[in-house]
Amino acid sequence: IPAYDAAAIETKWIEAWDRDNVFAVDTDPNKPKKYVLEMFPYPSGDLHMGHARNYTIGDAMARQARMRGFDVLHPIGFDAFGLPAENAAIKHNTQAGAWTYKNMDQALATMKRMGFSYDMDRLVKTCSPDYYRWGQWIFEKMWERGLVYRKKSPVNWCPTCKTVLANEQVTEGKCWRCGSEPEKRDLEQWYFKITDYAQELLDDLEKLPGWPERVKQMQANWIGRSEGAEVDFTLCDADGEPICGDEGKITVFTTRADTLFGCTFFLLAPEYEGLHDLVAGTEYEHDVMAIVEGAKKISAVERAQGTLEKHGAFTGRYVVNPVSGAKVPVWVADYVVADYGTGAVMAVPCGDQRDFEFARKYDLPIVPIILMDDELAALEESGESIDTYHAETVDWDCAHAAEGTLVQSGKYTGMRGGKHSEGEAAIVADLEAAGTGRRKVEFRLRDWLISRQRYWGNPIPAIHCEHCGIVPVPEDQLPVMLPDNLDLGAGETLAECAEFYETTCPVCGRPARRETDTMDTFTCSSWYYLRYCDPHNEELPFSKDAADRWMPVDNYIGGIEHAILHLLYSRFFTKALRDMGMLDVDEPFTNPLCQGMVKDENGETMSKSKGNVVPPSSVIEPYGADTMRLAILFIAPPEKDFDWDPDAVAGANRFLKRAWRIVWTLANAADASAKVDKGALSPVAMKLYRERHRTIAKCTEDFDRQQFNTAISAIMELVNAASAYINAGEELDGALSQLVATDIVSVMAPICPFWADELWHAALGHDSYAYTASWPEFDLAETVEDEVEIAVQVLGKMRAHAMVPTNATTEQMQEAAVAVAGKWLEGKQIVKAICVPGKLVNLVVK
Ligand code: ANZ
Ligand code: ZN
Repeated sequence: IPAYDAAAIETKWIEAWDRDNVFAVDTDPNKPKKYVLEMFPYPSGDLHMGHARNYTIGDAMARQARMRGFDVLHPIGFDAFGLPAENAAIKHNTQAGAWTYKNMDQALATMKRMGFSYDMDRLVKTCSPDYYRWGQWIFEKMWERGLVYRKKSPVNWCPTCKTVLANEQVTEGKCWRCGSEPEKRDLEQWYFKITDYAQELLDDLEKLPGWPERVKQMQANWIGRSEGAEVDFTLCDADGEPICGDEGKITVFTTRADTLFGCTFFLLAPEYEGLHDLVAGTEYEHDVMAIVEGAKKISAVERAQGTLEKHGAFTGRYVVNPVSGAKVPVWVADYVVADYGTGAVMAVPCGDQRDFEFARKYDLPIVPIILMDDELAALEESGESIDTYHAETVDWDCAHAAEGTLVQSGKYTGMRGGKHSEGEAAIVADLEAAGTGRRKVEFRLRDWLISRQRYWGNPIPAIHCEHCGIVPVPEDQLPVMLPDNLDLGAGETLAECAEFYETTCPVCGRPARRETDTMDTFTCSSWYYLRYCDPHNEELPFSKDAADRWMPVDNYIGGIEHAILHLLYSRFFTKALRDMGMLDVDEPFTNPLCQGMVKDENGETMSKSKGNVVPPSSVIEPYGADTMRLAILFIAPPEKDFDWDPDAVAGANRFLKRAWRIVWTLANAADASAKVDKGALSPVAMKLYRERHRTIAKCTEDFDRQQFNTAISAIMELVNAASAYINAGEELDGALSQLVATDIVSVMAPICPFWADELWHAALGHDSYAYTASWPEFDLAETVEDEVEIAVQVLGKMRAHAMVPTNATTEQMQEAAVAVAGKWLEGKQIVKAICVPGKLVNLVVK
């Protein structure tokens, strides 16, 4: 038996796989398809443990699917545009492209070293013109369909990174990358109209039974559908005189119209259009504008959370409540955001915690208009009627947000109040009748701001012409190529690169200026899985045939950090492309799997700054890639975090060596031409035979459930059973040895492919690859033991034991019982036998 030399074996098979191009998709339309995908990496350097885990999980799935007879698509690529490349280029005084390509090469080498079964002919790099060209093409098709627009809007501008930050890139008021404080700036920005799909993006979550519940919940929360109503208030001065006729109407969005009688003040967002006009030249202007300035420093996301200290100022104006007729003061408040609802809020401090805190801080009235059930019971007990209930303020320390009974609410008093309540329905019906309100559904989801003022991204294919406006770059001129000679180190940007922006208008031919914004890199990752279906298409981003053949992605493996935006944007792209007739599916991913994190031995996240990173090479070099793969899959189920464990790695390596010897021993005794003859098997051999059926069944089921750790445990049991068989010292049965050696190699093949191919070839003598062999068959009936031991009772007393065939009839059981119960039956007559199949026989005698 040759020694297990991982380094030599792995080098050998990497070359062979390459030479025979084994992982090329073979596209057999008669086979069912399986699309296994791992989220493609950002090439920031070499792969880390998280990547290794991600791809090992996907690779085991892809390889096993192939063995089970699927036509498998298992591609890889790089999400290659993005800010880190620019930052690195500045730091190391190189080009962003050079840095990116170097990292991609390094990552590819590691992937190859790990034995991942990618069809490299389908490699996609988003920074390559033959990919981003089609990103531009899709952008233009979206534009044609009204899914692209420009809007001047306040953006978070990071003065250090010199770029606009998306709301989610501002954390705790700081730039997520550099930590400096962003400012607000007004810029014309490009947007994707993802909100057109808000309802469908929400509804279709129900079509995704294979998605983890928590991911669906995160998506639903992000989309944030709210049913409520718009209510019109009338703007007036301190005397109640309307301010500017009909235009003096201010509308709010509320989910709690039932609380209209509790509205004691009224709020506008600092960015509310027309706010300045309301206060210009008045004594209130100064304080109001101070709030407006202060709000620019905080991200809208955090303001809307309502957890920060609230700031506000009185505007000197009032509004009239359309239902109660009450006149209440208008304030500006920084916890009101401009881009939700109407940017104006009817404040109900008794029912809304944020309003409650604001009222306490600025000493505004809090009038109770809703009683919780216990308060109502107490009121009734005291003999007071809710019709005469009167209170001008409360002594609570927080708002009462729950459902209850309306009080001090005119004709609505006594009705149930709360979200979607009887009171809410009644008030909205009356508002609709009076024309002062209407039903409204709001979404939290905002349109997708895709403009980035960065160099290393996909150029937005538009041209600004003084005469013709903003026009798309004609399709036959795509792609707009990114220049490669920008001096980033000297701070040069696309907007300063005349060579890039100087162009002519495609409509009138006059000199014009090219758009210098690039697209958010999330646009690149929103459709790469479609390009993989048809990576060399030069006419289209992908053909409909190819997309219909492969989509949806059956298994999508990646980190939970992408559970919201990346999945949502990809779902949006899929739906938009579907509506353009480019493919048939509604949803891109049927079974996303969010893998857990790989932490260090002490349970800490690995990071360069902590110096606790375990690089994949530290395992591959001493032990080989197979040990690494086995350890990764064995330590924990894919969705769980795990702490890196060097002992588990050593243990995985020991197992590989042991199983290696056992397979060789069996293979040396094997007779490939014989069939297993059960009648000829000894009891130890029979035990192994049953064990192999059990293991294959368990393993198959565990692969389906993606629980590789328990599949590996089952394989270990089979190896133990084989070892027991060998150690029993009998002459090994040739057919059984062949069967079990093949089994062990086959079920290990998706996990430890080098090890498996070496044994497949050298020990078992095949010319083919284990990867293209078929997954072993099993028959659960074969796992059943032939005989069972049953208890024999006479008149309910335990007397003896007997062996019977597992599926013995009651007659057979009785016969066996009588045969062993001899002396307790002497001189007696059997009246009847009570049989419990597989367990016992009770002989009733007299
Ligand atoms: C009166 C009220 C009374 C409200 C009450 C709540 C409770 P969801 O459910 O998330 O959709 N709101 C509306 N527009 C806002 C904005 N631009 N900025 C901050 N807050 C805003 O939230 C809807 C509620 O959020 C609305 O219902 C409104 O306050 C507030 F007991 O109106 B409510
Ligand atoms: Zn023009």
